[in-house]
Amino acid sequence: MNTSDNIAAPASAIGGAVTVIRISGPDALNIGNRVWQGKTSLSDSVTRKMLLGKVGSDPALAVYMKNPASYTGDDVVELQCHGGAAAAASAMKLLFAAGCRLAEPGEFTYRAFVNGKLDLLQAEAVADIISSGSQAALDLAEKQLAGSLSSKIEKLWDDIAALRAECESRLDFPDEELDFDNTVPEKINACAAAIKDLLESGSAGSVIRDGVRVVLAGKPNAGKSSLLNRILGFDRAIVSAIPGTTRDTVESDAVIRNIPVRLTDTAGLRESSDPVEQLGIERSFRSIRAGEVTLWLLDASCDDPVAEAAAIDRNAPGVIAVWNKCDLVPEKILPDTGMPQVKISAATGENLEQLFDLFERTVFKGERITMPEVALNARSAALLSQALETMPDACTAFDDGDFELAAMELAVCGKHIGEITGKNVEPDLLDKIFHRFCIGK
Ligand SMILES: Nc1nc2c(ncn2[C@@H]2O[C@H](COP(=O)(O)OP(=O)(O)OP(=O)(O)O)[C@@H](O)[C@H]2O)c(=O)[nH]1
Ligand SMILES: [Mg+2]
Repeated sequence: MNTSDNIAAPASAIGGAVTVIRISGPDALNIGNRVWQGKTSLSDSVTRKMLLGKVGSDPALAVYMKNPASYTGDDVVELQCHGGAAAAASAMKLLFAAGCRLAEPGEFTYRAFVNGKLDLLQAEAVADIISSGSQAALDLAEKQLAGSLSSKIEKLWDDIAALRAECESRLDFPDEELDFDNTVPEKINACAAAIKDLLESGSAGSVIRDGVRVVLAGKPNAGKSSLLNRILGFDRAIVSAIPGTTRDTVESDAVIRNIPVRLTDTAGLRESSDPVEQLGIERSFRSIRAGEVTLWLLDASCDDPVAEAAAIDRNAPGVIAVWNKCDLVPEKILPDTGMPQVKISAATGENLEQLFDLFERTVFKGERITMPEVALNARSAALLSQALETMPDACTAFDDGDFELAAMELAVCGKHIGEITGKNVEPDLLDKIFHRFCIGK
């Protein structure tokens, strides 16, 4: 992406009451003044001051932010025009005539990155904030934007650079009686432990950020749709006493214990000669395979609970056996399914919190239920894992007195770590990252 020309795009969603149009580039001030006219023109003396004027014949507010104190680090002018597609289009037309081109998706944030306003982790957090599906996800993304993860990665990078320098100094001055640091292997191990810790808490964080696909499965009439509606708090799916009510999969988003979830209610599993029901059941199996947690509904009031439990597909991902309709048989002793299990009533909501406890434990693999501090995306997690792989070899090489090899391993390690914040990164990858953004960000 070219970073030296002038770009513009609506920064707010079209359709709201006000459209914010952002202009960024070396000539943003002149372009702003060409398109917007007010009593006082935009200039260095009115930075960050909202001025009333007009864009074309329409009233519009304008604000000038002088570089480097702007979102992109370039000169930026933002116009607030009437909402609606027509007003935005006519303002954009004037801007194109005044010398701007339309910004590509994520291009403002890309410029912020190039101008050193944000590192790559913070830029990714900008996209995460927009797509946050829960308050916890938003909190995590905001922490990341504020630099919570960047500072941990920077510290690692500095520590590894220092260790590498320590190895190299032994190469440069092999015969000198220098005060060498003999704790290098311990320090490498400490870095490895820090990486492992980040990977672990970061994967819990990514659950919060990316959400979890939860599938409601089981025999017809077990109460899958009733549970879906109960979790959502409204009647999303049809519930009836006729087995085989749900045909197509029904998807809905919810938040359980601060974890964004995509719930999929499925057609009840049974042998069926009805071709439409068969198609629905095929979809159920596909959904189960694509999910991360399976709430396997079992009818506690049925005549043969052992057979009911035997029908659970134990290979389904993250199975929780959910004995439903316990309101009908409160005293009944139910068989152990061998899976995490809970007794509930979708009809009354009884024991839903216990189900959510189990869900949380399944999602966080039974370990940490406290809110994670950071969330790692796949890119950062892969780079951290690659960095971690170099550390045992670096340690062994150091112990063997092969300081050259140790330094080399640590250099590779540092390269991976540096890539996380974007210290060293391929342009293709940057394109990929920033194209995830919407236009105007
Ligand atoms: N007493 C009681 N009835 C329930 C409970 N959950 C569901 N039901 C009833 O069981 C019947 C079937 O419920 P659904 O939620 O439609 O069951 P389903 O698993 O979605 O069924 P299919 O869509 O046919 O696969 C309905 O009459 C519900 O009212 C419960 O916890 N207690
Ligand atoms: Mg149903």
